[in-house]
Amino acid sequence: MNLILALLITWTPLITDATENVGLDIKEVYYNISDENLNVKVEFSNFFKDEFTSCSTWIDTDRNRGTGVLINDIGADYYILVYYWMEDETLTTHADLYRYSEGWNFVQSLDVHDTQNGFWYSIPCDLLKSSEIYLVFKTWHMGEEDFAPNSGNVSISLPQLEVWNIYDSNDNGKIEDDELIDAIMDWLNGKLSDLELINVILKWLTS
Ligand SMILES: [Ca+2]
Ligand SMILES: [Ca+2]
Ligand SMILES: [Ca+2]
Repeated sequence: MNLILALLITWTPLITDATENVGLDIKEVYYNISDENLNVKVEFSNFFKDEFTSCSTWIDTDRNRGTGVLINDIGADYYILVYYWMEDETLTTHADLYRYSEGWNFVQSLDVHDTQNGFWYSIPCDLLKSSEIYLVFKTWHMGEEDFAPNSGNVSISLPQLEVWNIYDSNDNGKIEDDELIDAIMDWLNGKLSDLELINVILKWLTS
């Protein structure tokens, strides 16, 4: 099933990284957006799995290097850690999403699949609450690292979100009274148009 799914996905190249003499060497990164998910595939030139290896994706969702954690030239507000863990004598692949807010906080685990040369994972776009994200990838193996890109970042445009998503600060898919008040304050301060405020109010009425 997962193999068929992977074959059906049309991958768009995102990064071609240099061959570097490091523990786990990133070669190519691809992405795809389908069914409201962002799918990301990472290929290595020397792929192997062990419990001392991980690959992280650092994501700047507000495109502001002053928020989150500085890596290359971005301020990462989220990161996704892909790692391998021994369960019942089998090495299994995991992907966990973290969000930065006075430290890194676990959000949820993501679907992740092994491929011949690496892995790919899926993240629901609406979790990121952004129309464009900046990304940096980094591997770690026994103290050796590979960055991709080696400097700077790459960007991906995400499908446009309905405005209310931005005010759903507790991520429960609803707009509560305090979240509506935040939207009204932004509207009073000219940060939100009448139509955008109506979008939030309509969601509040049905929440
Ligand atoms: Ca590399
Ligand atoms: Ca940021
Ligand atoms: Ca590199």
